[in-house]
Amino acid sequence: MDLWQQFQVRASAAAQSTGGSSGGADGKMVVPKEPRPSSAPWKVEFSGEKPATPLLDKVNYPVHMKNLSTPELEQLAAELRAEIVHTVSKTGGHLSSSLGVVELAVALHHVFDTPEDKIIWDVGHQAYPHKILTGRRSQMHTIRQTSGLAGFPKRDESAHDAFGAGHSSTSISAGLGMAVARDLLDRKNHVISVIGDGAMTAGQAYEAMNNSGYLDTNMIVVLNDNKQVSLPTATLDGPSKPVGALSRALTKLQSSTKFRRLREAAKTVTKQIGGPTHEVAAKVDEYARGMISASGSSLFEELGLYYIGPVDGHNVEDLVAIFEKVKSMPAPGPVLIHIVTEKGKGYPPAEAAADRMHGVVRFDPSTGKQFKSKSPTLSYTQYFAEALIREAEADDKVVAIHAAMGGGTGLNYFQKRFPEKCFDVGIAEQHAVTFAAGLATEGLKPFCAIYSSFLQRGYDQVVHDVDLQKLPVRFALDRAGLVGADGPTHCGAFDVTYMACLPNMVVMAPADEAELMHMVATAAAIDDRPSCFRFPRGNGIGATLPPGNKGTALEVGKGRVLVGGTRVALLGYGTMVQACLKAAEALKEHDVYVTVADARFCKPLDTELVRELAAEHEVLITAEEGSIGGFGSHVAHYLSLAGLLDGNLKLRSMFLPDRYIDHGAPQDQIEEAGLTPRHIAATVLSLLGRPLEAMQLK
Ligand SMILES: Cc1ncc(C[n+]2csc(CCOP(=O)(O)OP(=O)(O)O)c2C)c(N)n1
Repeated sequence: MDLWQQFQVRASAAAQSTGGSSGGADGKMVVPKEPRPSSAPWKVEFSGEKPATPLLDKVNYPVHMKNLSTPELEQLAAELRAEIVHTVSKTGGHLSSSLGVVELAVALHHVFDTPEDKIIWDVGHQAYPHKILTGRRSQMHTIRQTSGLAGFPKRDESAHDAFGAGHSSTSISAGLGMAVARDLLDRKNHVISVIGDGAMTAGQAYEAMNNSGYLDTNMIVVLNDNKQVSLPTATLDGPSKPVGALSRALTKLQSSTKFRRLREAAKTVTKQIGGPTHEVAAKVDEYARGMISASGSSLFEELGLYYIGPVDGHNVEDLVAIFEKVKSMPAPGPVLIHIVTEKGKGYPPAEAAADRMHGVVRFDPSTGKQFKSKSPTLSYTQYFAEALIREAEADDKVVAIHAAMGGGTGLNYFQKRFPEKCFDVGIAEQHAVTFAAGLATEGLKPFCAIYSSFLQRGYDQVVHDVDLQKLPVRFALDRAGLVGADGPTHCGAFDVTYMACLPNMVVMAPADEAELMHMVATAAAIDDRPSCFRFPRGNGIGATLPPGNKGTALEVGKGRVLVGGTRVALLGYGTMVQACLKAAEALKEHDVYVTVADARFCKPLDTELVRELAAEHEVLITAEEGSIGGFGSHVAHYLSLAGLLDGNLKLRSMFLPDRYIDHGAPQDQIEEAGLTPRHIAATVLSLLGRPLEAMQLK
């Protein structure tokens, strides 16, 4: 009995319905013997017990899977899939993208030899199978947690992680760099970039392919096409149609009858030739570019890549055959292997879910039901979306743009209400910004909703296309500050710094969700220059919302005093105002009564307020959840230029430390950053000459 036949796994009714499995009384199932299907029919369901993984238990590193037969590799893939569902059900994390590339990861690690060969996973949210196969299985239960494994590939974490990621569409550029370095250094390794059809919508991917075609460097690009360009939460009604001409071209390619006919013809020809050598060649020929008429393939060919595909990305045998063939070619130049996969493959709840269970919290593996915590308030994202809908109801010039992040930015709500006025541009932040600039030139009121960290990618467009031309584009910067489990790639640390140095930009941050609604209204009203507002990941504090959830425009450049006190003033920016208020409460127990002010604007800065706070207090502390060079710097510059630091004022700025903070629990991160209310109160006490009390604060 070979391993394939021995393999037992708790299989679901879905697996039974495929007709290949026989059920056992104990709920275990013996997987079919003959005929073995061409792609594994695994639909694994869990009772929550650890799945049986006899083969995976023997594979700690890729070297242990080199001699496995095709059925064994298929079994390994099935066990890997079961293992991922089991682990992620306990940790939460990115689920369905990893399930979609299980066979791919197995085939790649069977054929190629990391870490000498380089596999670069684009975005990196699909790298769980890769992590498990490269020595990290025993730590998977710590993924995305404080001091645990990162959710994305990370060079520090493993030699098998050739390139760090988190933001999309970098893999071909990085891979090309590695391939060119290999040639210059006279090395012999292979380089494989794995990129999704979503990540392939970004300009950088084309810049890289164009360059790779020109340099004619040997490298492999695996295009993982699962027809999910935007996150599946793009609309409230489930996945949106893939945006862009590229996905149309890929679909056309897959359904081309001419292509299919040619493929059939090729099979006949190669069968006639016969012989074992021709079997492998046939696999490749079957998919080779010569058989594909003008459609998606020609795009890649025009850029100078040798196109192979579309290949069933869940068929280990085909994947292995193709990788081996390409590996053995002495000088193939850049090769693009187009594979077709299904996001969430093999886990029925993910396959059935509207969002494909892209990113999940802990869940019940038998049903896929997530244990979402209940909160009395909504997320800041939802308050933003709600306020924007109200603005658009009042002003038909309001339009909204996002870059493949309908769910993440809350614009799926806006899209439902105003389908004609919501634009998902794909993962194309640069284009999103200049597109918004174009809309603004014609008198529309564009709101560009992009995460703080993702807007980094569109920065020249913010400067050159928006700010320099003083165009009234409104930037809604979600995920500002620390973001918890996603870690430093997604941390919105830099936006205040990079936005507030621009001459024309109005830069604001709300202290709570009601303020956020007012800032949406303020941005809508500012029509002669660009503006932005930042808000954090997480839920509102329960502030009283404006009537009808419609904000009122604030006076630009004016802050407010929330609590009056003596000797010490805390000037908070954004949601750090809440930490300042909590610190003020705690300080009362020490008979210290501080002033708390909410700056609201970093630019234009409320210099009158800053001057007053400086004049009337011995100590002035600014607090923000942003990097060095942000709000605190603007206050310090103003005070020094105005000569207000020439006297006795003690000024201190509290901001994120000048280093990247690893993924982890939000509370751990803010502790590490030194930005809790306790840290603020301790800073106050030590500046007042009471260091012992400062140290004893709890
Ligand atoms: C620059 C950038 N913008 C947005 C995102 C958010 N994001 C993460 S995964 C994803 C979709 C990626 O699609 P694809 O590459 O096809 O992979 P799939 O999720 O379908 O497996 C998006 C938009 C990101 N990681 N980086």
